[in-house]
Amino acid sequence: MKKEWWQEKVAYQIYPKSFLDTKGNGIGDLRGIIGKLDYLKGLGIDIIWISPCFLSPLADQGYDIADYYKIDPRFGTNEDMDELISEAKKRDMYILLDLVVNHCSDEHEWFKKAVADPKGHYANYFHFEEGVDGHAPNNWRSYFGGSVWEKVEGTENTYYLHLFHKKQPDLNWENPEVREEIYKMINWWLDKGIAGFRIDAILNLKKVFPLQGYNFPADREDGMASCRNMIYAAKGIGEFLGEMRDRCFKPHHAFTVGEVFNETEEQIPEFIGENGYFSSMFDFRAHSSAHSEIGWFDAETVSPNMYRDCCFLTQKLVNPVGFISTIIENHDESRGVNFYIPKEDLSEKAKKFLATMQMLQRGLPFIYQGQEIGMENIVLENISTVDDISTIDEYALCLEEGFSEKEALAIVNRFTRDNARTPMQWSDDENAGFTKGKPWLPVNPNYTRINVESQERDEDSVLSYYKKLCALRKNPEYKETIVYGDFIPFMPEEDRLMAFYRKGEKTILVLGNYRKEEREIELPSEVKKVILSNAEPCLFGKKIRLSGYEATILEL
Ligand code: TEU
Repeated sequence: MKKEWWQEKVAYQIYPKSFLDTKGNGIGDLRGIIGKLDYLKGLGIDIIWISPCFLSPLADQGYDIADYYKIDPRFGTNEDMDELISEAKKRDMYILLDLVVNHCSDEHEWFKKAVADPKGHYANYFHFEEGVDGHAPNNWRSYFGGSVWEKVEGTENTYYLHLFHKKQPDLNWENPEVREEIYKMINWWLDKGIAGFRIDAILNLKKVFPLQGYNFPADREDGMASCRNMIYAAKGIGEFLGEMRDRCFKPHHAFTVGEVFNETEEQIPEFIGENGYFSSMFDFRAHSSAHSEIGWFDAETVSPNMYRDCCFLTQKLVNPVGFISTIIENHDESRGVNFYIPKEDLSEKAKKFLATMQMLQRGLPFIYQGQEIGMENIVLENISTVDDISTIDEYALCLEEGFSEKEALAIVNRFTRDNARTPMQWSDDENAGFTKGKPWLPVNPNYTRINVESQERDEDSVLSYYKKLCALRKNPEYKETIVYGDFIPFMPEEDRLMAFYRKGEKTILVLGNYRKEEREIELPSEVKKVILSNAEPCLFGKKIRLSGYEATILEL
């Protein structure tokens, strides 16, 4: 496999609205990011993905873009972005922006022009369809609930397609003019010196035709199922993705990471193999295994064995052909420590355990803001404080299903995307040091206990442990093995043990005791060195006694 500049790096996702507010409007901004570049550098970060910060009504918190060329004034100015790019460069850091091109905002000028003249030129930038027998063109349900169709204002029977919210009309990728516009925009940003993109909701680009009357069987029409079914049914997305790669990413040597869900085994080489459409893609397997076809309220959380098996399967499928990007959480998920560690076991040690499991797999690790200090889910007090359209939809769905308001709140609390979007906890000052104004989302009250400032002072903190993991990845002695070495499961059938070798120039064994009870493990050979541990490893002879949630990295 070809080596690439980005493989040895560590990446970090910033959700700008919740990162750091320097203006006092309760919303994070680009100057806040500039001010924290040294903090990130100190953590060991090289690549920073910034979730959308472009002009937007923020109906989906920026994933609804009204002008791809303009920074939203709430986040700053285009000059701030230029400065961010150049300040990052000075520190040998790389900026990734978020490429949201399945849809734009209904406040984008293309859509405004389309609606003004539904038979005109710009209507073909979107999917405008006539209704069938007085109904919407088909029965699909959007990712966020309700029909994917919304009537075009002022028309009798014309609808536009939105796989996400009605304020996010889908762009018509079949129209070459749309593609040209998008490539122009991508190249404009790449020419400014960004290193690449995280690519949003990308598999949705290709639709099945004809859209009219393409109904899914009624028993599969709930929840997200229809949009997913559409992805499976649509053929030929490769033409778009290949064109975009050749016209934009390749000439710029850009790094791209695709938001790809539920890929088939055959698609992996196509997506991220040599000459794949993307440089890498996220590993959502563990997260997706908790999904339910009919909505989050029905979903199971992920058990320790499930988490391990999902990671191991991805490693097995991806490593021969490409380089995965590992995550335990992002802005759409609940916090990884709440999702992958049973509630009764949550502790700093367990958080470090999970960090080790992610960072030692083969792949490019993405740390989501706050993950490095072990930020946790928030307890929702009231649905009125929620600012996530998908949660609001799920809540309504729960009420429709007959749950009480209290039950519905508890149900959506498990998965609400706001869990990950509460403001970054910088210190134990008011509002966790995130803003001097009123934060747009409530700060998690645990900020007095969990915050950057106190953890920076504590050598044993979760933050200090993340720093060690990042440093280990760059340590000349182990880098080759940790970045490029083979991934080989160790005792994969053992209940609640997550253990694997990394084999390259060296042989490393990563042992994770995924439970509270201690256990003894027979080691395959002599231990040369304990490289890192979240505990005091107890080695005797060719055995090790692992304490609860111990994660120990050994050189054999
Ligand atoms: O998410 C795409 C996506 O498939 C989501 O519906 C995901 O399954 C869901 O959010 C899980 O709760 C991307 C972005 O990451 C998300 O924030 C946006 O809302 C969405 O695209 C639309 O742009």
